[in-house]
Amino acid sequence: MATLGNYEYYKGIGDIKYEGKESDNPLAFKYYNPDQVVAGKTMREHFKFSVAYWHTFCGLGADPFGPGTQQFEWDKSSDPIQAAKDKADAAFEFITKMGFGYYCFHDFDLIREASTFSESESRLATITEYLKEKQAASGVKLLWGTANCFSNPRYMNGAATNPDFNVVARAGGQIKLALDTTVALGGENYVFWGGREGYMSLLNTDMGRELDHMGRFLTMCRDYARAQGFKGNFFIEPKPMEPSKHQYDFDTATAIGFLREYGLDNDFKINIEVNHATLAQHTFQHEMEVAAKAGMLGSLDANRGDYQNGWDTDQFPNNIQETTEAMLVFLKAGGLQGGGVNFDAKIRRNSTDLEDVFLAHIGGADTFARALLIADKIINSSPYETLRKARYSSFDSGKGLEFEKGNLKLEDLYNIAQENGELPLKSGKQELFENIINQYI
Ligand code: XLS
Ligand code: NI
Ligand code: NI
Repeated sequence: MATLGNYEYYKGIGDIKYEGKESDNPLAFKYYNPDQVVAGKTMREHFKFSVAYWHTFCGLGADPFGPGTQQFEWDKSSDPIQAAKDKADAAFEFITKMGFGYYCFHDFDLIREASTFSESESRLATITEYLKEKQAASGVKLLWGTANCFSNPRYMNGAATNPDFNVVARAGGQIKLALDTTVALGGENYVFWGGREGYMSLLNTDMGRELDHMGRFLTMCRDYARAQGFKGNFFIEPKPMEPSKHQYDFDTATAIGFLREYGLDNDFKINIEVNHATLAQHTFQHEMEVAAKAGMLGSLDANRGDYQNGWDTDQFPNNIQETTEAMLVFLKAGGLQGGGVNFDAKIRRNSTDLEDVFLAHIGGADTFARALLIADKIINSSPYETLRKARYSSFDSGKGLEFEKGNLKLEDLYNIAQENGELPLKSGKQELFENIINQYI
């Protein structure tokens, strides 16, 4: 297989273009028009769509009942360097044909991990040089890098929170290399998803000590990356469970509390994944709103869960209602801080045509684009914002305003309550709000 990048892996599929919603071409965008300006920015700038290396170029579709079904033409060579270069060629061909500007990876998505740490280091250095060339030739950039500190059996009891210091040190060594790789490739951000940072049973776990270790570990990672000149954001990606039963980064509120406790809140923001939100019994928009309030709405891992089961199915986004509500939060927050919309999503095990992964990304991008257009209209041309603000108008003047300014005491509230007597009920108008959203969809 060629390493010059001339070999075509996705044969017969050309560049994906915007054709508008009247188009019947399945291999065209219906809503995602990269250069269209919405709320002062192009769609390309709003979203910074990114392809996840692990799902799209590594994941073969295995499930607990059977092996993978994907027939990837790359990743076949027994020479790990050659296989990694072939995979990079396929990846850049796909990202370029999609017209997306970004990708994301785990260290050992890029190249197979070796049997020794030093050989892994040298493999990563080799593929980094190759990726630099691919990025320069295509203009595709790295949205974020991360380290896979959850697959290798050595991390079965955790990485930064492992009870064995030598495993913690090994994770540190691995993350140093992943940070070096990210910095070398001009990565705009760096993600920590604590796959095994949590526990299965409290009986064998010293939770306080493990959390202190995680705080110290992340501080070391930040200090090292800053010393290498890394200017981007660090992101925590919350997930409540799976693979651990209890994961320390349960949800956005928990992660923010953790970051503040360990003094990391200036450098870290949150990467919110739709399916992780729903696993935490939250909506996607709830998680976004919590992050936005803290000024930490960093990045999004776009996918969706399945309402009938309780695991991370990582399906491509297609829920327009959910995404519209999310885009309302997105626009009101002024967008993302440093991040983008990374499709952390995989096609189904029985989706085995070459074009399926294109259809999946087209659908995901169109869902976000359509939701953005709707949310923008709701904010600017519907009574939605006025109605929402009106619910709080009693805080805009008089005693309500004094309360917000901190000028009242509990005794003042007592006196106001005495004067007012019983109050008339005020409707929350939820059905009206829901109808407005539907009207604009
Ligand atoms: C898994 C996570 C993972 C992170 C990166 O559930 O979503 O893919 O995004 O480690
Ligand atoms: Ni993710
Ligand atoms: Ni996930």
